[in-house]
Amino acid sequence: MGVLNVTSDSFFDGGRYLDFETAVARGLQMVAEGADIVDVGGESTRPGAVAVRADEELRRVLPVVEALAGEVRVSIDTTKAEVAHGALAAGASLLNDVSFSLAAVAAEHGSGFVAMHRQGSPSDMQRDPRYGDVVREVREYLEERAAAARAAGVTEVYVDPGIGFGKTVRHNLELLAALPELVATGLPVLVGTSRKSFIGHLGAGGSPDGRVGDVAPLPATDRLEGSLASAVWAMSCGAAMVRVHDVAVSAQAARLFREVAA
Ligand code: HH2
Repeated sequence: MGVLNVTSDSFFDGGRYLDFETAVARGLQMVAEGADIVDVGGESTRPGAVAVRADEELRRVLPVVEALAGEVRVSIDTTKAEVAHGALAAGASLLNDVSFSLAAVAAEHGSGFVAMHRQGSPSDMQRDPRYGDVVREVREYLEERAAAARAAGVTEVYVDPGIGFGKTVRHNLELLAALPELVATGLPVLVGTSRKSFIGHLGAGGSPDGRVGDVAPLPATDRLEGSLASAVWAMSCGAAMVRVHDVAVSAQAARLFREVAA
C-alpha cells in the first residue's frame, strides 16, 4: 500500500502532492513501482495536526481518487463519513478509517475496511500513552473491532496495530515483536511504520525506553533504512500488507522476501 497524502502538513510528504497533477503523477508512479493499493488522504493524522473541514478534504481527494481508480485499487484514508461516502462513490474500494467510526459506511458501499488501534486523538495521543499489556490490549481491541465491522456487514476487514498512534517507542517495538500473535488471529494484518518518529529516535541512538525528543531524532527524510527494515520484519511475521511512502524499495524487498520464503 503506497501512501499519497494530498495535504499541506503530513509529517513526511506534506505539501508535495497538494496539486492535482502532481498527486496523480505520484500515484501512477507508485503503481509502476509495484504498489497494489494507493492510500489517498486529505487530512494529516500526525500528533498535533490541525483538523481539515470535510469540504476542503473532499476538494483535495475526490479528483485524485477518480483519476487513479481506473488504474489501481484506491483506499481512502479518512475519519469523516462525508469524505468516505464521496471517495467510495468515486471509485475507492477500501476505507482506511483510523478512528474506527465508519464501518457502516464501508458496508453500505461494499468496500473493504481497515480497523486500526489508536489511543487518544491526534491532538493528545502522544502525551503519555499507557497500557497494562499493550500487546494483549491491542489484539483484543482489534479482534473485537473486526467482529463489529463484520457484524455491520463488511466482508473484507484488515486489522492494524496503529504504530505511533498513542504508543511510546517501547510500545511500538513490543507490538512489532508480537506481530506473529496478531497474525495468528487469522485476520489479515496491515502494518504502517514508514518514516515514523520511533525510527528517527532509535536511528539517532535514542533508548528503546526513552521518549521521542530525548535525543534529536533523525529527520523523516533520513528514516528510509529503518522503515524498510521494519517493513521486511512485518512481512516475515506474516503481515498481509505494509503501508509505505517508499514503494520502489519496499516492492523490491517484498519480492526478495517472497522468493526466499517460497
Ligand atoms: N499511519 C498514518 C496515517 N494513516 N493508516 C493506517 N491504517 N495505519 C497507519 O499506520 C497509518 C494510517 C500516518 O502516516 P502518514 O499518512 O504518512 O502521515 P500523516 O498522518 O501526517 O498524513
